Amino acid sequence: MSRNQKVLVAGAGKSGISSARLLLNMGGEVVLYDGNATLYGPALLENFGQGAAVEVILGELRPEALADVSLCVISPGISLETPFVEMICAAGIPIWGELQLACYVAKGRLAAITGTNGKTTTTALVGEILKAYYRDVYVVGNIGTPYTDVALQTTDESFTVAEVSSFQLETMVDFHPQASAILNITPDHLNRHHTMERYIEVKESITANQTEEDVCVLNYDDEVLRAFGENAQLLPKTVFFSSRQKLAEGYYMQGCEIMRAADGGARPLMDVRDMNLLGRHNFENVMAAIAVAEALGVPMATIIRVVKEFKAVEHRIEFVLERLGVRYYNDSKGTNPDAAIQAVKAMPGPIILIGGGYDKGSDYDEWIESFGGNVKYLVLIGQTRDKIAACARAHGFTNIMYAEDMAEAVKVCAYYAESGDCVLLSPACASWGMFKDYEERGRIFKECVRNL
Ligand code: UMA
Repeated sequence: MSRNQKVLVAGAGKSGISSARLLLNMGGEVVLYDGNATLYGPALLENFGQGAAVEVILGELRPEALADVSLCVISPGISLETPFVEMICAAGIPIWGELQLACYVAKGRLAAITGTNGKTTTTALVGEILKAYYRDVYVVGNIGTPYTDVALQTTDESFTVAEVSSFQLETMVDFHPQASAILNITPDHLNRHHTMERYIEVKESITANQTEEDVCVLNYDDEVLRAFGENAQLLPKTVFFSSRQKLAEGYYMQGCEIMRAADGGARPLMDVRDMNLLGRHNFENVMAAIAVAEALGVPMATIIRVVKEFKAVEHRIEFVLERLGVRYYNDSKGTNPDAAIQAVKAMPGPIILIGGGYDKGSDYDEWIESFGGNVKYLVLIGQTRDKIAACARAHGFTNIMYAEDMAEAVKVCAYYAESGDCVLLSPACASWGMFKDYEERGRIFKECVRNL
């Protein structure tokens, strides 16, 4: 990339603003485009220094705007099927994702974690482990801090842990993590990727540029990932983990112990009752995090010490408070049925469940089936209320109530909950439509709970 290069940055959210800043720091010029015509251009410009080489275009992008543009950096939330993207491709302009732009300038070693669920917890945990051993560690990506925010600060000695979504993987070119992990693949974002085959292909592409020197950590219990790891054509060294079966090599659970199997033997690493995270899915996240951290050279004693101290990340089966014997949990990050099933399974008592939100085209059958007599009432909010209610009734679950907003949903839950119950926000849907993002939804839930 040369100085004065003109780059179209598509999307003026977190990713776009951060990409534009990095491009300006690299001496480039930016055309910042957002399809939302109601955004306020001068406010967007305040993100950059006075007189910064940024032109803002809102609403429609016309072909004239592409004159002299040599690269487009696209935000993850923008589908590659959006009409203006076709225009960019037709003009022969290459398209990079924000992570790809960061990789272009970033230095040091990189761990990348993807999967339908658990990637935020695993990324945060790997970040904490690395920070306990190395001096210069960055935790970036889908977790909330764009990689482009820190890319210029990285050095040959630094370590970066990136949470990578399927949206971000679609626009990678030479993304090359030394350690990658795919935690699980269950249906999600099918409105964007259309088929499960395509979604799997995108997730697996995290290994596309890895070599024999690198490591890929995979879930042995996920049939697709097991087959992927056993395929002789996969270049990086595969490290499997399993919460359901004994492995000859890798990490597995024996009762409550996490075991490390290697060279024909196996040794216990830790008892899962000594850590703060709840549920089998979290034991899997922990095994994946241990494997990634070990691949990056952290001694096992340091790894285990940090795992034992680590607390749940915000919005992921996060304990809020206990009131009148009722425990309240915020799982706003439960944005798809599989994540929501894990939260239901992790609850220590009968559940009053808040669900519903933006429709990503998911099926709710397995989620409803997972209630298994443990969910007493289902309080529904958002666009998917009717779809979920119909699905629940079809499965014989009829204790359903509607609420107009989060405050009402929390009040209804508090009214019906008895001592010993858990009130759980785990919506199985995205937050869009009612909230800016899942973080806002979780924060509002916690506020409503504290105000009871
Ligand atoms: N926009 C358009 N045209 C479109 C769609 C969106 O112009 O067709 C514009 C919107 O008007 C908005 C901007 O794009 O102004 C938003 O861009 P974005 O949706 O990419 O959001 P960012 O604020 O840049 O946040 C992104 C990730 N968002 C998505 O992938 C949807 C954040 O992940 C991530 O934390 C952040 O970059 C920093 O890397 C959030 C997420 O929901 C948490 N991720 C999904 C998930 O976890 O399921 C994948």
